[in-house]
Amino acid sequence: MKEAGRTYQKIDGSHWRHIWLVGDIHGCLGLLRIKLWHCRFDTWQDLLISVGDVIDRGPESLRCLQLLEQRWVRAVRGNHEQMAIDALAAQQMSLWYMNGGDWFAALTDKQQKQAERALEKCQHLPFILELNSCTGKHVIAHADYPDDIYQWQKEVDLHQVLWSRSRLREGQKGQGISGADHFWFGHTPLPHRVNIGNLHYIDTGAVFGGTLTVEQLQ
Ligand SMILES: [Mn+2]
Repeated sequence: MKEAGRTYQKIDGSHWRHIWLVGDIHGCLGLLRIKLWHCRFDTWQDLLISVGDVIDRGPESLRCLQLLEQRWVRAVRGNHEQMAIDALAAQQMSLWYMNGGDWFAALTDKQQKQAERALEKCQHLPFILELNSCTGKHVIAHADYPDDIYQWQKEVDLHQVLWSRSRLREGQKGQGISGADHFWFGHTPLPHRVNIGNLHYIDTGAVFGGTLTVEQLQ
């Protein structure tokens, strides 16, 4: 996998009042708005972190993509952002369109230009975020951290970071990961949040009629 951005990025939580982590948004901007209102989210003091997959399938992908440009939002890349980047780079749209990216084809020319500009910025999204907050050391990635021990800048398989579901398949037989207090993932729609040791899976299928999970990390 081509890696344009940096793989790892660190966030020092002391710069913000509250820090919230949101599951796979997939264009569901309305649900996000309601959640942020309930959290009394303040864009001047608080930070929102996304586990990736802000676009595709849902109703407002372009506006969710533009959220990533806000100074109060950070994100790791999801497989859907990667699919979009790869589709535009190769001008091979069919795989992305079949996987919920067809909203792009329905945009006006002007909106397509806006989406392309926003997706160019997605090339700088990290694969792995390390957040040091008052609740401990949190590692955030879209699907998995494919190693038993987390280490800053360790080389890991980036395809698995975006796509792997193997730990969830192993279920409670699986082990946690050492090297940080908590690990947070999205990617696999679940009826409710699942915890396996110190691993937390928070994609609760917002775009499939489920809920959008928002967790407070500080
Ligand atoms: Mn995904």
